[in-house]
Parts: sequence; structure tokens; C-alpha cells
Amino acid sequence: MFEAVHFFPSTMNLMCFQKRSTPLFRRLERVQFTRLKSGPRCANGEGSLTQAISKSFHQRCVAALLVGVLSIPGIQSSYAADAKKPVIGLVMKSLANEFFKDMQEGAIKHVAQRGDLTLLPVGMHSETDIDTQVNAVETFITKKVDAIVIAPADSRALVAPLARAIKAGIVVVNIDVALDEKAKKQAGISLAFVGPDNRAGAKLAGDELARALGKGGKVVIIEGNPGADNAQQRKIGFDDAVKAGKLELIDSRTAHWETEEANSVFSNMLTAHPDIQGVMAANDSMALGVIKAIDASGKSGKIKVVGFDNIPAVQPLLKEKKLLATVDQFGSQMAANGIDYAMKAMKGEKLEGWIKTPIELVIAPAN
Ligand code: ALL
Repeated sequence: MFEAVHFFPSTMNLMCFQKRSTPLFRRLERVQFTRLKSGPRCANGEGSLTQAISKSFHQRCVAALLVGVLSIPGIQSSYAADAKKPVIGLVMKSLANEFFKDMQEGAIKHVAQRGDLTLLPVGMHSETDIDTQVNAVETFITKKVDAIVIAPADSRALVAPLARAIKAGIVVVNIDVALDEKAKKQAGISLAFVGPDNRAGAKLAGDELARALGKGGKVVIIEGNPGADNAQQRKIGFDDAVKAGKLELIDSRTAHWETEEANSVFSNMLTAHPDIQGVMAANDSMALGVIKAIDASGKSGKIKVVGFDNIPAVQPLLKEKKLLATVDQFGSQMAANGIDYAMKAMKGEKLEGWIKTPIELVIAPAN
């Protein structure tokens, strides 16, 4: 199913959304519409969206656009594309995760500011919805988009479809989660990676935990998707911090980036190891589940938690010191960067190796 798909090809098309059924969709629509209303220009360069609406949206904007239909199993979404502008498909993971919600908003805003391309953003149903990502890539190949910017849910499973895209002449930019080097070689492709140093980021968070607990502190890590390179790198980075800070790692399990799963995985850990003093959650969504479990166990304030992403939902938790630290990887900029690189690559610029994006440790504010 492609239920969580959003196609926001241009600021114009925001007015043409089909009504979505779930509260999440309604929330997303509201947020995106509000943000876009306040600034960006009409995709055909005819003034701000607000002006365009007041002067009749259809007359001033839609007439200049070519309307097409993108069909994906389970959903049909109409989108408008300017015939002269390149079309870029943005493939993300779960839009229930604020990290990707921010990424999508950042990308839409950036594209509206650039005004020289049509963006088709696609989000998934869950963090492990690999098949839907594969289908999205296949659909973008069929629809002959000019470029695909992708945050792969799995570092190996997406390599074959992306190799097909490249062989079909589509520019591919890999953001956020690096694809597996060996799998790329086997598929006969070389592809740059635009994303952060996840190992270094997890080390920063782990060091903060070590500072708070001191030598011998008993810690656990809740890992992301085992098939994702960034999950593996964050585990290695946390191990680095455990070693450097002489902490004791007593357990390590995956909760596949998901809040609810992290809540039950950590509750079980706590039953098995009531002496846990510190937790690294490999993303903030899972930190939310961990903190909920700590509160439910009555150990609030006794177990230190660090996360990764710096999403809006953890801001109050940082203030309350329920979250000791997190790592900002500037998700709202990441896809925007990827889009810029895709545009450059379309003009013939060669992207190679690892194009590093910034990370920053965010700690609970002092009272
Ligand atoms: C990763 C991101 C985030 C995020 C996770 C969930 O690729 O870097 O940390 O929370 O995906 O899918």
C-alpha cells in the first residue's frame, strides 16, 4: 500500500490535494499549507502564493502547468508539472517520524524558493516499509523523472532498483542512510553519499552519557533498523563512547526506529536489568518510547537517556531533563541539499565519495 504517499510537486499543487483520511494527513496538510502560504512564490514565477490565490489560483497558475497523473499501487495522486522544469522524486521513510516531516517541509520550502524544479515527495507507512520504497523507485523510473533523491530504509535492498534507475538515465542522490558499498559494486554503480557522520554523532551522545554517569555506569542501546548503515554506525559510535568512558554495556537490541516498539523493548530490558543507569536510543522517536517506559516504571530522573535527531517532540523533554542530550543532524536541510546536488548532477557535475553534512550535540539547557 502506498497510503502514506504525499505528492507536493509545487506550491500550486497544494491547493489540489485530495482529502486524506487520517489525522496525520490532516495535520501534515495544515502544517505544510500554513508554511507555504507565508512566503514562497508561484511555481511559474507569478508572485506569492497568497497573491496567486487572491487573483484566482486556477487562472494565474494552473493554466501554466501541465497536469499529469502518478499512479502507485493503492493510490492515485494527480500532480501538476511544469513541462520545462526537471522533476525530482524524493523518497523518504515514515512521515509519522518528525525527522522526515521536517525533511519534507524543508524540501518543499527549498524547492519553492528555487522555483526551477518540480518535486514529488513520497513518504512511507512505517520505518520498515522497504517494499513501498522499492515500488516508489520503480514508479519514478516508469514515469521517467529526471532525478531521485532517496533516504533508503535499507542499505542493500534499495541498491538493485536504484541501479535500474541509474541505467535508465535518472540521476540518483543518496542521502541520510548510506547504501552498502559492496552491494553497489555488485550492481555496477558508484554513488556518492550525502549525509552525516553517524558514528561521530553517536559518540557525541554517548560521551555526554558517560560524563553524566561516570566510569562503570551501566548502559544499554536501543538500535535502529539493523539493515540500515546509519543504525550500524550509531551502534559503533556508541560502543566507542562506552570504551572511552569505561561504561558497562549490559544490553543492546533493535526497536526498528519506532516509538511503540522501543517502549516495549526497553520495558523488557528494565525487567531483565533493573540496574540500568543510562540509555542511548539511536533516534528520538525511540527515546520517546524509552522515556515513557521509565516514567511508567517510576524511575523518572534515575535513568539518563540520550537520543538522535533533535525533533520538536523532544524539546520539552530536554527542558525537563528527561532527555539528557540528542544530536541534531539538520534533517530539514538534508533533502534540500540532496535536491541541489541532483540539480548540479543533471548539469553534468560528478558527485563522488562522501559529502558530509553537519551534526551537533544538543544538551538539556541549564536551569
Ligand atoms: C534515519 C534518520 C533518523 C531517523 C530514522 C528513522 O535514517 O537519520 O535518525 O529517525 O531514519 O527512520
